[in-house]
Amino acid sequence: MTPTVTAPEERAAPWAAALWHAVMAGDEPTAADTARAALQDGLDAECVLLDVIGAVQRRVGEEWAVNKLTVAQEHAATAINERVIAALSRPPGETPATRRPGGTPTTHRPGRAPGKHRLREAPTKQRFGGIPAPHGLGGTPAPHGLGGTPAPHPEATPPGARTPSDTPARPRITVACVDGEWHALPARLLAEVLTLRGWRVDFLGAQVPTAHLIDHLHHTRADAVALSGSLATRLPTAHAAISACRAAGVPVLAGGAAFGPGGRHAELLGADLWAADARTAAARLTEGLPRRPVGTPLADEPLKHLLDQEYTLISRAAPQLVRATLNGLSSRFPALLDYTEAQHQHTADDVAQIVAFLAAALYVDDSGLFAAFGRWTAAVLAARHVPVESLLHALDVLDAEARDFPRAAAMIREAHEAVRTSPEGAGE
Ligand code: B12
Repeated sequence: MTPTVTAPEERAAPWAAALWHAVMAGDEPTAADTARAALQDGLDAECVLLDVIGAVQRRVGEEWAVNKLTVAQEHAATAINERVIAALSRPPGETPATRRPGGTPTTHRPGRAPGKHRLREAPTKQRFGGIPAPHGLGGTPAPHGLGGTPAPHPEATPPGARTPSDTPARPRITVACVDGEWHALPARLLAEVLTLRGWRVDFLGAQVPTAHLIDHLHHTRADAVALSGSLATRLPTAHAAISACRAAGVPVLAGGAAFGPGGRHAELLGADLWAADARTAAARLTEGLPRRPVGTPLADEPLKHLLDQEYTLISRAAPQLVRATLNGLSSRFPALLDYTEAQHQHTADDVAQIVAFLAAALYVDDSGLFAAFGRWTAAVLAARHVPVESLLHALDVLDAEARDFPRAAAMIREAHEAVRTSPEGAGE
């Protein structure tokens, strides 16, 4: 009989459901215990990170979008999951409650399983692929035992264990979010996975100013940088960061939802590599990275469309465009006049987002980006009982305002059509 092979996502699903309940109940200890129990049950550490915690985060986004979760619940869920990841990285049984200043952990929480495994102590049956080649110059043997189990994190090193100073050099990577990008958790998951795969990781978190990122790369002599972006509005900033990293001679791996389906914007903006998720990212890094001498000029400028100045002018005029759209909207959509102060603020925020996404679409010359944003906004508005008609009016006003910008006007019309024919816009 052939043994049944179960996909990691399938094995993870019940754990993700359990974590979801704990997170929704705001029960952080149970959330952490659930993740530890999943490890004890034999789920590998990457699976817990990506298919349990990551899956819960994605569900948070889906339920927020359909208005089943408030912003506060979404924040609370993310905060719990961040702490669950941190708890998994600590030595077994050590919790903030048991950690004494300057001392070793004492007892476990009564009635709670101490948890055999933590992320940085993957179960021995877990086998990761080869260690990444630092510069893509062929395979370096795995520096640590346990079939790819990483070296303990410096803070988590138990007495007597090998310390970073007596371990062979590991390739070093900086994981950072593009400036202005608040979505740090996807990058954190990537950082944890790369640590598990044997990389020495510097995780810089959310919105890292490019100048400081470059400074850090020089300081740490990083072998590579992983740049994360979740919102397409950060693409122009991502481009500046990618260019600066490459100019500093550090190869760039780009990822996150901002880079579009199939990572189509990553290549355009000069990233050396792109990956859809953390597992693929680790695998791509293992295949190797290009190495160029510092100051190697970038390839042909692929952003010739920027010569029409539409991106520059629209993004510079964004505040005026937002005001003009709001004014025009109040005459086309009289319901706006009865809005409360808070509703007005939401509308102003939404219009500002529309203009920001239009600018991003112009930057990468992708009308599909703006159309997809239009459909997403229609769904979010409809779930909150805001008539999608208001979005169509806003796009009409914006279209009139953008009459001197043919590329922008064409994108606005395409988005209008995408919204009008979307399930939420049908019949408008
Ligand atoms: C939590 C959250 C937040 C938190 C972030 C806190 C934090 N510490 O991360 C806060 C509250 C700050 C936030 C703010 C906003 N958010 Co938000 N947020 C989310 C949410 C629910 C979860 C994010 C997450 O953790 N995802 C889990 C991981 C697993 O996601 P992932 O992308 O699949 O990650 C994998 C890959 O992308 C890849 N990857 C990621 N980075 C990298 C990097 C490299 C180099 C590589 C190779 C791979 C890689 O590997 C990861 C692991 O496999 C998402 C929903 C979602 N689906 O992600 C919305 C979501 C991303 N947010 C959204 C929005 C709109 C916003 C706001 C604009 C809301 C607002 N009006 O203010 C702001 C923008 C803030 C900003 N300027 O960045 C939208 C974006 C929609 C769109 N059209 O683009 C989403 C999709 C919600 C939704 N359902 O609509 N948000």
